[in-house]
Amino acid sequence: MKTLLLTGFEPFLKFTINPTMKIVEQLDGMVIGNYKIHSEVLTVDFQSSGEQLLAHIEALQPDAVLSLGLAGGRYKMTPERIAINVKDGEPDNNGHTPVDEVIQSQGEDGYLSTLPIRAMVDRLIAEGLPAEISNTAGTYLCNNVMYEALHYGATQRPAMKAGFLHIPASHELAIQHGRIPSWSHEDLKKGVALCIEVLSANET
Ligand code: PCA
Repeated sequence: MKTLLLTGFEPFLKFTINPTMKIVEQLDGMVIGNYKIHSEVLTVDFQSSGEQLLAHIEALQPDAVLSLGLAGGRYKMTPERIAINVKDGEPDNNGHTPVDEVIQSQGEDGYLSTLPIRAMVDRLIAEGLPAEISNTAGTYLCNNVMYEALHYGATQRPAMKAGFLHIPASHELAIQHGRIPSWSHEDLKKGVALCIEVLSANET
């Protein structure tokens, strides 16, 4: 049995609920395909979320890392293609607002996801869930965490797969927030579970 580190994020900015939190809590301990899932929730903090993720990776020594983030406003499930070595954007939950900073001074400009993102999108669509590959994870915390996992993998644990899946808002969040497209929680959770199934199936 392999180990998957599955991460979500706490709420941030104007998003009072982060659906990734409930998804990772509900999938924690489950077995999907060949993977036993170990879940963690990360803070939305430019200074510490990368360290938190790397501490979980070092403690768990997972075979793969799938990080989830809310992309409020997106209509589809979107596995990310690339993480870039940039921190920039709106304030994090501690009010820190980096401008054009690098994440890792010795790191590459970008790292491509090492998850089977095309197969994930194909499977989601085959199961009736709208999906497409995203070519930018932005420069906020989601990109930051994806970059840190891939940089660590590239430099210290080449066999470890890593990548990021952005998901739309849940209905629960859309009711509180107002004007954003939303999915049922069950569909969001099903989509995440399908991506893990694809990851496992791609290795057997
Ligand atoms: N989404 C944000 C950060 C936390 C989250 O769930 C992002 O897309 O960067």
